[in-house]
Amino acid sequence: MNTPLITRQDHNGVALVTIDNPPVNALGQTARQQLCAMIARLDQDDNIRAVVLTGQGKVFVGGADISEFDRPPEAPHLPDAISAIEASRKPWVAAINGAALGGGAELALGCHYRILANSARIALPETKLGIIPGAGGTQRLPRLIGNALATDVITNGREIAAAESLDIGFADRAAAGDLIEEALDFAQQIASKPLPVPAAERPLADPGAHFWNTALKRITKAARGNPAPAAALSAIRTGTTSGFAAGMAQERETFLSLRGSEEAAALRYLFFAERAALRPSSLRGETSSSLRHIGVVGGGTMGSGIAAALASAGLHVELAETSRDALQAGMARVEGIFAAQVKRGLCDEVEAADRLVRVRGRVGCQAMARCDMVIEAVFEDRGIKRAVFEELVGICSPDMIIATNTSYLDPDTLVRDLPGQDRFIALHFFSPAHVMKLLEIVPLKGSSTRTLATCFALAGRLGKIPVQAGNCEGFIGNRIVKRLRAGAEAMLRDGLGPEQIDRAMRDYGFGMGPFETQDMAGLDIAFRAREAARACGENVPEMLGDILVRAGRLGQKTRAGWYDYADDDRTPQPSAEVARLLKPLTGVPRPQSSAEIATRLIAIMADEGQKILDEGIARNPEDIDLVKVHGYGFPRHKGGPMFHTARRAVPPLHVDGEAAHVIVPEV
Ligand code: 3H9
Repeated sequence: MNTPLITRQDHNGVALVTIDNPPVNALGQTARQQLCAMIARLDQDDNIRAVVLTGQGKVFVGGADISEFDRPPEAPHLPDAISAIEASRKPWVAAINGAALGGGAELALGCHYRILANSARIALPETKLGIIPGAGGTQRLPRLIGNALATDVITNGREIAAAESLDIGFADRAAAGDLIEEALDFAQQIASKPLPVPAAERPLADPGAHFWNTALKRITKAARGNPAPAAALSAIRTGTTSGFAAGMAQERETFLSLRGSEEAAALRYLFFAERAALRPSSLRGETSSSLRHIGVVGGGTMGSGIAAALASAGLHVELAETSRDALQAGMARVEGIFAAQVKRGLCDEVEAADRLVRVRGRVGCQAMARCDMVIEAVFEDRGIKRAVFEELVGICSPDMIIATNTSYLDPDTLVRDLPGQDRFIALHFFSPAHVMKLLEIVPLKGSSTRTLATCFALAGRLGKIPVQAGNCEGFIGNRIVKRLRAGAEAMLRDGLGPEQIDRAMRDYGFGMGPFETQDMAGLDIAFRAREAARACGENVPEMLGDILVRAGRLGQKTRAGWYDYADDDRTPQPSAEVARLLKPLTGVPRPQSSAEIATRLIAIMADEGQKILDEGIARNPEDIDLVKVHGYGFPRHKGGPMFHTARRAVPPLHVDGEAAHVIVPEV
């Protein structure tokens, strides 16, 4: 006997049906089976005149069970269950108590009425999983809210909040008090009335060819290689021009075919990897310190971004700078971030003002004594950072966590011999820190598990994806970047041009290629790091980028890097000067396709990833992929270099240098 996942309570002729399948009431096979049986029973029950359908806990229904998508679909299928509800002679009222996502929203669309709690939110996020809604979403939603809005909601996976869903005609009413009580009352009222026209039978106007063509262009550009949004649009269009049945048939066929695609497998993989990252098994049962008040030392680009991220998550922040002027500049940066958030509709002015009030600026570090944790984000210079740590240990209580935000310095040496080794840790935020989701968490030699667990909890609170990395040069992300750049330079030595390599990576799905990225960030940063290492006697090989820096080509900031730039235009233009500078060092190119170039560079990234795994710097391949996707623009629908390479069974590179010529299967 299966555990009951669909329960029923009768209230004066109204059945309250509750989906109770923790953690998110997903509609897996057992739940669907029980739901179908329940629909049939209620249809036959003469004592029941109406049905209220809700979800147990905070979620209405989180959608189909995504973990089933790696197996062939098993009956009963969700579209059939929803059609059975829609065809019922008794009114079904969806009482939406929380998130109604994917199949959850489609289930609600099949009901005759929808009542929402304040906390309800509706979305069809399937395209983010590389699929399209597969249980009528592309057909019923447009018939309720119109094609323009439905296209936006479905192809972007955009969420609709409770208030909006009432305004646009998705919901019939909002509960003012107790959702279930009000839904049961409502069901009593409408039980004897004629059923409304179901969503499937409502008329739908065709907005015309111009609408469809413009939408397709916009959607394809934004999707950067994920086929799902355009496929969803096509199903919406068919349903509009050829009718509900034809639309449903196309939707189901497309859903099933995309469900088995490489893109969908990659996006599912990331979905589960992201959730696993927040709750690493090594920290299960470990308690973390409670955090309310966090100090940030340094109000530069990084420090102000971190302060803004903390304040946006409801934390109180002390922002410390060395002088009044520097503090003023830092606070102005924080204020600028909140103003930009208002402009982009991410928060309203009242919320932005609240966030700003939570950030207090101080000259000097004394206020850090009141904090629960301090994050040092001063200039990336060993001496300056060490001096800050020495000051902080004199001010902070011994149990207060002190983190360094560094990208390239060895954090263990920064805190060497300081008292209270268990509370030190490195947090590598990515710029802009209030936007970028990735946080590399680097435990140091003495870090306690409580310190580590607290940083993971902080990341969750900030809405970031935390990845634990061992301490090595560049941690996970920048170490792979270094290898990638060396690999790309090796291709230049083989005679390819920067524009050919960048185009190949853009064709693969990156927003920018490796040379365009360097131009944007500035070639001088890595150059200075190499020069510093050389000054310490390290044998750091000369990079082609060094030649450009010595010729004054630092990137976009000097309007010359790997490319030339016009005065007010960041469009990279191929540079005759770069070709001249590199000519003595480069060979005659052998013809290579974009796919061949990208495949080689991804294989190099995966090879470095494998070394990182073998050395125990990363805990699993998923973490490496999360770093590349969330910190370095690796296209989500490709899953990351480790996923991509494993799926294609690419043989290991076995390279000593960066210039290895390996033949690997094409992308
Ligand atoms: C779909 O519906 C297709 C249909 O159109 C057609 C069908 C024919 N399945 O996120 P959390 C797990 S496609 C399986 O931390 P929260 C998750 O892995 C689906 N498992 O919770 C985690 O497991 P663990 C469209 C799922 O409270 C646990 O639940 N729907 C699913 O922060 C808790 O998850 C979506 O894309 C699932 N559908 O957020 C919605 N969802 O504990 C995806 C979650 O082992 N889900 N899990 O790590 C979400 O957005 C969030 O989970 C939700 C709750 C907002 C619901």
